[in-house]
Amino acid sequence: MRLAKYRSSSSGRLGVGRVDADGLTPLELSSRYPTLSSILEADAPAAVARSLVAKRTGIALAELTLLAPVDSQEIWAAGVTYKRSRAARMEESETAASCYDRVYASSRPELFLKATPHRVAGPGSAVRIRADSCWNVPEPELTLVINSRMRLVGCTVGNDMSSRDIEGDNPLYLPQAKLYDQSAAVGPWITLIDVMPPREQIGITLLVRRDGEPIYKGHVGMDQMARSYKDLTSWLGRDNSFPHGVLLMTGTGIVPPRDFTLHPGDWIDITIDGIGTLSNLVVQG
Ligand code: DO4
Ligand code: MG
Repeated sequence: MRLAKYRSSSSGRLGVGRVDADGLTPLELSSRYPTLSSILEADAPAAVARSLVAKRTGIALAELTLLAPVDSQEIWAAGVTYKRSRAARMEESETAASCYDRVYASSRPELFLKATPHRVAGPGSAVRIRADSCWNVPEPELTLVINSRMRLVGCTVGNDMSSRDIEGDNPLYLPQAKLYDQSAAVGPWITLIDVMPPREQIGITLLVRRDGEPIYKGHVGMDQMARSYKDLTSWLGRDNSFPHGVLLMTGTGIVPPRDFTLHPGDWIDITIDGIGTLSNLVVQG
């Protein structure tokens, strides 16, 4: 089952719905289940969502605006979980090369706070390049949706926008390279974990379009990721609580060549098997 947050184009009303081939079927939220994240807290989110399905036909996705499928959750991210990412960071920063090499192989992963809800873009809206940065890339990442009991309940598509010049200048600048207004995008919905394909069968594709033309395309299989979902989730939950649940981006295995940078006006499409495509416009300043 796929669960989305949306705004109705006719009434402006916000809601939660189930997405399938017929479009989006609104859920009748209740005092017990008033939000998407409250459904994700249930022991059986799919059964709860089924019990809330309104007796209405699906609304075509073109007739509504999908929103980022987050309520109050923080967004965290893992880094250097693929060899391609390790190589890119080592090239980018000679002084920090050994840090990236060691973190790829060590038992403790790199984990960082990526965004709070107001910094997250939803499907079709804009992600940002910092005004003080000149080398920027999207990072297409499978994103785990975890409830407050650290149970993995679903997956969504994530974009960990990154300023490579700032990150490469000094590793202590990483929070500024990674976390700023509109620095992350997630969506278009959450696929509940019981219907996600096995990790080894999931492919991630990144397409960047400029003036309507494809200018970069990359693909990676999640079988290339060095860590398991369980490993990342259990490290994130060590002495760290998430009363509203948390989203965890699992790292990028696609890094465009060094001469590539995003421009304002570009469109980024990230497609992940079992979920769908997240598209965002790039803005700067
Ligand atoms: O340490 C740099 C961040 C790495 C990252 O975001 C990734 O590998 O996806
Ligand atoms: Mg990343």
